[in-house]
Amino acid sequence: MSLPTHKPTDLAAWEALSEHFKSQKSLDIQACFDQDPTRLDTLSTVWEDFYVDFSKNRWTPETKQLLIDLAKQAGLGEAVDAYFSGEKINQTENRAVLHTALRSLNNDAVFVDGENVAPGVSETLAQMKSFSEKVISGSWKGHSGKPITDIVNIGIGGSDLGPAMVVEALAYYRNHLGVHFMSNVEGDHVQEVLKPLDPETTLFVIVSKSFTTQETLANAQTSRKWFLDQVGDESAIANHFVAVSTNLEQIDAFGITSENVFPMNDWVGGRFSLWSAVGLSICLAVGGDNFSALLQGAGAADQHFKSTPYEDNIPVLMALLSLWYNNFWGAETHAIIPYTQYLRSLPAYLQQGIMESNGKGVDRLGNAVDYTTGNIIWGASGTNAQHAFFQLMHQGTKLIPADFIGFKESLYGEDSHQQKLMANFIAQTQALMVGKDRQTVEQELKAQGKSTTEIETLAPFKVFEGNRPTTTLLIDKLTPKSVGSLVAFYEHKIFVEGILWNIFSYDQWGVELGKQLANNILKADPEQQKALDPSTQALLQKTSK
Ligand code: G6Q
Repeated sequence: MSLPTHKPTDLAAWEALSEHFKSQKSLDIQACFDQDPTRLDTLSTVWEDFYVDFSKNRWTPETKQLLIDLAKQAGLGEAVDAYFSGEKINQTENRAVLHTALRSLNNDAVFVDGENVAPGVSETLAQMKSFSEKVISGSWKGHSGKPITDIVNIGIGGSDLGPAMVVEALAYYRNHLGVHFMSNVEGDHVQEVLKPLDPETTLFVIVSKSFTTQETLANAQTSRKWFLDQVGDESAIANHFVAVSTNLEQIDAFGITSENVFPMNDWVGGRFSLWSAVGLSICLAVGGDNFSALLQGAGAADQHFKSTPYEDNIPVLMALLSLWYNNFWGAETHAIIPYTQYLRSLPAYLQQGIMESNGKGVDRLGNAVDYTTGNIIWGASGTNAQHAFFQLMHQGTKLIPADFIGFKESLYGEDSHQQKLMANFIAQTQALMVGKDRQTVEQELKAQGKSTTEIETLAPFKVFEGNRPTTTLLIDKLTPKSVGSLVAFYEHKIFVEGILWNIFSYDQWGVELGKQLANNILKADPEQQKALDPSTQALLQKTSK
């Protein structure tokens, strides 16, 4: 069975939404609360330690129902079954999409090409935990007998962003190991990562699903040379280099022995792979139990997504709202604002997850779409962001739906700071919705003793039109489990969006052309260069040595 291939705009519910939208263009979120005393209840949901408030959005219970109809008509139910059961829904790469099998709460059997993948998942997880345990306890020694103090994750894209984001997110739960991330092919970055490290106590984790990625191979070779230049003994590589990959041959050629290889599978996409052996640096940073808790949080979110009616289904509602803003309100971007420094890299992580997955202009039948897809994702942590780009969110001309993510409890019990943080967290979504009208501005200026002329001059600049939409995700506490659930919710949001837009979310052909041309540029001889466009030729001349 393949995924449904409806054209969303042909569905009856799309037609109904288009009609409905005509009456919603002047919707005032604040007024909706007065008109419908049940609004908060209908448009918010509680699941485990998550409270998700969708009520400060430009929609009504009727909109929600129409969007749910759209999901049903689009065949979301059968698509979810295909997703979880290991069907090859990544059709353009002929692969299953089974990151959910990596965190299955009961280690349920899932079959790919007739083979149950669950035993292999448990085996790799056990290997990761046992290895991490040895490194953390110091029983794994460097070549000179010293315990490991620092880990370097060498990888890029999906082999970097997820582990880096989660290691930062779980800083509170970390052990003594220093964990560093080397991703960019820029040599200066490589040298900056290596600079403080001691080769005798450093462990390199080379993460590359394909083991053919230019950046990762170059960085791994430079790190290997740096290591050997100081240590001088090739046999020492066994104590200091491990690899995560599907490509065992290439790893062998690099000199890493088979017992130091952590396998991954082609049914896990790079940007969804932090739950696999790609998460080894997370497991090293926080230990096996915390890594398991991360998986359990994601597994619980998977269950919620699979079994909760759409009315209360957090990722489904997130995706439906996203479509509503994209395709009806014309919003082009979506801001992610976590009110914690721990999650400061979540926007960058979700940029890849969402934009690489759903930045597609061709539908599942191979036709160019005539409706918008994808979202430009951006954001930063609050309250910092308030002092940076919130001006545009409050008074700019763009419609920017935003997710506000906050935690009720501070990890260090800093109550006075926490109260201030939460006050800002709550006040911002309130301010974005209620705004400030001209009359209030004038009264305030008058109370400040301003003259009538001054009030006339200043007032327009101090008005906030409000009605700016936000979704609040309030979570009890930042734990490995809650971070796992949060990330899994966004993963499923991506899936639902892709189904509704009738696009393939799990390939990324759009990143290939640049790679191909970079290789051509590296190889190009002067004669071939003459065939290039003048701008590219000039840049080549200016950068060649
Ligand atoms: C993610 C992409 C991409 C990938 C990197 C690294 O979904 O596929 O970001 O993760 O290109 O690839 P390797 O792990 O194969 O080096």
